[in-house]
Amino acid sequence: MGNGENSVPQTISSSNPKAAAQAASDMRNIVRRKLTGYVGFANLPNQWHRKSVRKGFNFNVMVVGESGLGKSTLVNTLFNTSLYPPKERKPPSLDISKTVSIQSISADIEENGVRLRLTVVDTPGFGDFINNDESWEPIVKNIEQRFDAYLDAENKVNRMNIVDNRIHAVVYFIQPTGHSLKPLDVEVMRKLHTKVNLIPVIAKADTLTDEEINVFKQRILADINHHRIQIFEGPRYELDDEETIAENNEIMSKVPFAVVGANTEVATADGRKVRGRAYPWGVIEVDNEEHCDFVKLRQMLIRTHMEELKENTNNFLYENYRSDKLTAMGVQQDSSVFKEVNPAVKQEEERSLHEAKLQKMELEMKMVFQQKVQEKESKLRQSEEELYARHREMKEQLERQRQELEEKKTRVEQGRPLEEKGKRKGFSLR
Ligand SMILES: Nc1nc2c(ncn2[C@@H]2O[C@H](COP(=O)(O)OP(=O)(O)OP(=O)(O)O)[C@@H](O)[C@H]2O)c(=O)[nH]1
Ligand SMILES: [Mg+2]
Repeated sequence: MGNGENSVPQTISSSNPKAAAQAASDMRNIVRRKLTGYVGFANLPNQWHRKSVRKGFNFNVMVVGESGLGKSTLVNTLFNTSLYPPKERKPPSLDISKTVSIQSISADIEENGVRLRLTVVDTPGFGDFINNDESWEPIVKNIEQRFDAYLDAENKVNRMNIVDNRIHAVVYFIQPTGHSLKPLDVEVMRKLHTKVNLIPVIAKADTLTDEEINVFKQRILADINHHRIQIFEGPRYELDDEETIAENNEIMSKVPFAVVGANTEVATADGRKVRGRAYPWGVIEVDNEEHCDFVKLRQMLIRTHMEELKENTNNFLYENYRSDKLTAMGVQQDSSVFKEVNPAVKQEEERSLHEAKLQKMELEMKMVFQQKVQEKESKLRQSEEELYARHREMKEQLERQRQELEEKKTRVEQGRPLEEKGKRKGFSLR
């Protein structure tokens, strides 16, 4: 692309986000990026106002971690500050204040006519109290309450309009110490890993060098392994095409993502305006994959692994929660209950049941019909026989009458009296 010196806003269109991102960082004066086949939060302002969007689906992410690690900043970076209503928009230089309660921010993304409601739940950081024993309690409670609400909705008669407010992924912020996981992190992650898909990230990655980040990543993974913490691992089946598999592997290889959040635009040495953090030695660009893993994290959440995260939440995490809860309530579990959870399987079951019922009904109707036909046939046969008999009888009667008449005729011709009754042989009136 050789139009770098052009100063009017430019648009990049590409189905390859990596190439596009690369091109974007190469070009000057980029105001707007338009990437086809790619949902990015950068596109949100246009989509935000689109009114006639079909009823879509939800995707809910939660950010968790110690206080001051940049959770709120990253949420803002994800959503792009221009998304906030103007009156709520903060002056660019003002830092976000400490989060004190669980709050969520949502945005509607639309692609190919399908609407996605993305919600990010921001939580107050913990770790700055003297007693941290139960500082994560409200977070776990919040996650469980969302499961409970879903369970309630599932048990209602009308299951069509269930809104899925369950947390599909937790982005867990780890302090960029460069050493290892803190006991508090291990404790909190172990509280969470059975309930949510954990995605660990290294916070404020701009404070570490590339080398430090690589070493720290390995240490974190080793710690996670050692403490048997289950983090989200990505698809286990490999039915996708090679390109997709390679892309997914590339993204998963960056875990724990080294992220940098920034709400302000800074000028780079070569005169570009980018979202990033300025240092005396240079600028760390948030949207540059060479500088940090923010783009990879965003891609994973809203593009490459969203379905997997949702499925894992529904089929394993929520399912475990549900069966534990029911067992605790003394409800006997049977395998069919689990089967019922999958709507496709349930539908298939209902369909085959319905079909069997229909078949039985059809058979019954056939039998009744045959019986009726038989009855009718025998009746018809009977009345036919009756008719024949009657016909024969009448014919015989007619024949008799004819014979009688014949006889009378011969008598008349022979001059004999018609009535034979009064005739007395041997007497004569003369
Ligand atoms: N160097 C650096 N500073 C950051 C980064 N992200 C946020 N900060 C700064 O860190 C401070 C705390 O950021 P917040 O976003 O409020 O942190 P938080 O995790 O939401 O904190 P709590 O709400 O208290 O849990 C702010 O001064 C931010 O400007 C980052 O990626 N790098
Ligand atoms: Mg905060």
